[in-house]
Amino acid sequence: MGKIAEELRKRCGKEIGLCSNRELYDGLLALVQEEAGKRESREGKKKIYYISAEFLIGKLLSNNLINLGWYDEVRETLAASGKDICEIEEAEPEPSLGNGGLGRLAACFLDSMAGLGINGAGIGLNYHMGLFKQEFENQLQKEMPNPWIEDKSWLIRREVSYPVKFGKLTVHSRLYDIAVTGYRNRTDWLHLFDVESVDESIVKEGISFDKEEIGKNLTLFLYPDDSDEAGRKLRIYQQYFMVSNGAQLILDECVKKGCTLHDLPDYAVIQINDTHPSMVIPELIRLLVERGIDFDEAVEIVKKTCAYTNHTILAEALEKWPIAYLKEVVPQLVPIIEILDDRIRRQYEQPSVAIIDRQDVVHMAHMDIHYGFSVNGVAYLHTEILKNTELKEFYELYPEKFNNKTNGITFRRWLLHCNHPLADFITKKIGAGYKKDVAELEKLGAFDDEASLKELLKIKHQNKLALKHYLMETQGIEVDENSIFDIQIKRLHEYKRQQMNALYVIHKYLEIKKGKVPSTPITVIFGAKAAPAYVIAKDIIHLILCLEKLVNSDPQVSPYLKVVMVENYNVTKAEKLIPACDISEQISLASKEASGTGNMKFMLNGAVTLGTMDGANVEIAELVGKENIYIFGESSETVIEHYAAADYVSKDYYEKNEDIKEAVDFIVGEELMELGTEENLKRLHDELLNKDWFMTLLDYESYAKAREQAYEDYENRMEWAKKMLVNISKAGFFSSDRTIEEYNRDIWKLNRDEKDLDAE
Ligand code: 26Q
Repeated sequence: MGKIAEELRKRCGKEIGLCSNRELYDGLLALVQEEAGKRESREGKKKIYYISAEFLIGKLLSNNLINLGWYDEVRETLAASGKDICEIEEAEPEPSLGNGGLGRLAACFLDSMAGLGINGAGIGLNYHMGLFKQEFENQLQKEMPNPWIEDKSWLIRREVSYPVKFGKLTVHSRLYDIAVTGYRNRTDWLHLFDVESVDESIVKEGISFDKEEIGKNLTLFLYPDDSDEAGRKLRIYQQYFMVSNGAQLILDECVKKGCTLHDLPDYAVIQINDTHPSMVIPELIRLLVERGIDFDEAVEIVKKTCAYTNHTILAEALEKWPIAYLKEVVPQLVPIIEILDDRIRRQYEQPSVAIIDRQDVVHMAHMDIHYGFSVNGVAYLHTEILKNTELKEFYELYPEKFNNKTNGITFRRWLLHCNHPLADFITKKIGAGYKKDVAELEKLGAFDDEASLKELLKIKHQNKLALKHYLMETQGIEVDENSIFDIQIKRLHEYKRQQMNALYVIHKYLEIKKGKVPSTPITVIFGAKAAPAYVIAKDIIHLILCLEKLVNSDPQVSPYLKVVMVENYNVTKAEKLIPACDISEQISLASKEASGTGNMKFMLNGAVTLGTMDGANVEIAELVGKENIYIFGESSETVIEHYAAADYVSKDYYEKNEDIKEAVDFIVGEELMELGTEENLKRLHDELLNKDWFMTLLDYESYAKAREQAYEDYENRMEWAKKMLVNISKAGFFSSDRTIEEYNRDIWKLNRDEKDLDAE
């Protein structure tokens, strides 16, 4: 018996074959934690602190086993005793400590930092309830609490606590750590702050809770908003709690290493993940002054320590807080923010670059740009739009601060873990070197012989079969593994245009009804959560669920078309959906999706993108070439012009195109009205016809055409497999290892600990 097996048996106190999956999970968790602790990073002088309100880490067991190099041994050991590692994984609750892309990016970045031997840590909050659990009832989304912390969890309680002052109230924090195992390398830490007074019993119906006592609710919930929902005071409480703890921890760590505070930038660099942690700037200044540094010098120190990443150009998502709120929640920061603003006003005459505007509202991003040393966007196009449009005035003031860091994903989770058959295929063809050096993936492109392509198709088929079984088990929906799997999974937002996909589904349904059936059946899969207060987003979910009911129960249509709305879409479900996908829907209105990272995960797993020239799709298109991607829709320039001229009228498109008219009106036709709720369907119909802020109808025609083309091309399976192969082989660029190396090269400038435990 191997060493790990022996240890596991000892932990569980009995033979593996006699243990329940739960006992095995608990045993493995303890073993992994012990090993991860032994591999703690050796501290270098300078350290990168990635502060983020969200770390969407997902389940950790398999991920850690892979990174420790234990996965195969554990799987075989378990199998030898009749146990299936996949079933043991089921015992693990998913920590959904993020809303979507931004939170998942933070998790990928930590994985890459640890894997690359970069001395870093994550700083965030230990929400007791992750993003709400989504349930469907009467074709509507219902939100339920989503607790994830159990007696035995990945959290390690530390003897670290800091006082955090909210006006007259002082709360004392508690630090919990989660080990971030580096792939064949050292362990870094994710520091999550909490308060011990949090009271889970104040949760009432659904996700509503008593708002009275801050001590009871401070870290109770992850704020369930994606981009455009108004934040409230609790969010400021949370943000300040996060940054004050983070700043105190950073200063303590640096001082311990010999930092005099005057030389803080030699010891620490703080990456601010969107504006949610922006209060770290005035808080650090405050703490430095408290520790004896002169105010002017404190400002200069902070300017050399903080760097800001922007993740959105949706104006409504840029955080702005009324100064009155800040006066109430964090009065100690207000005089500092006022001085920072005053200095900017003296220096620059344009009122538009001020931090506090004429309505007494604080623009967090402006503070980051003036008082940080780096500003980066998350994809080439996004950064260009920031420089030339959205943050143009700031770019003119500080061209040297602006830089691009195209997002990436960790291949450990998004290939090695979620798609074993494909990972094995790649290893068989080009060796295992690509696991450490993703540039090697390119070599796969040479394997376009018939036998290799057939193998690739077989793997996809196998993954589709696995998803079929999963959907049957979890939702009781039967799909055809021989159909085209066309998938759109991401947060529900009008700019992402799930409604455009739904209009096409209606069009297909009507075509089939009229007797025009597709050569290969089609399965359209959606997965999306809507912010609880985002009315139209919820109406779109309602439409999709009504369509699911209508289409799947129509015997004339369902052999050719199926609709599946996956309930409670999360990281775990993404891991099952992505490997099975043929067509990846990335159909945001050009200029609106900063980057997207799902697009990269699909590409890596051999799906072909159907998308607009938006976010990182632009870079995907560049890499794979136009033969291997389906691009449609107006360009970002045209879209930006439409907004500037305010000349888009959705009704014009509705009236000009019969297909559009038919599909849009179907939303309020008798078939759907019978299945759904009039209020929701009418509101959505009205929205599309009279507003359509994200220009669905503008792009519909070219979308439908591109989608038809993709379906037609799918008929030639060998040609399709070639497209899959090109997509996989060109995906190396989107490894978060590449992204993190760029952050380090251009922004953080840390020396890497080149240790490779493989070599030991
Ligand atoms: C803001 C104010 C009040 C309350 C909540 C918020 C809030 C919460 C979450 C604002 C934004 C978010 C999340 C944004 C996000 O996930 N952005 C995505 O970031 C990805 C990683 O860079 C990109 O790939 C996506 O394009 C971008 O949408």
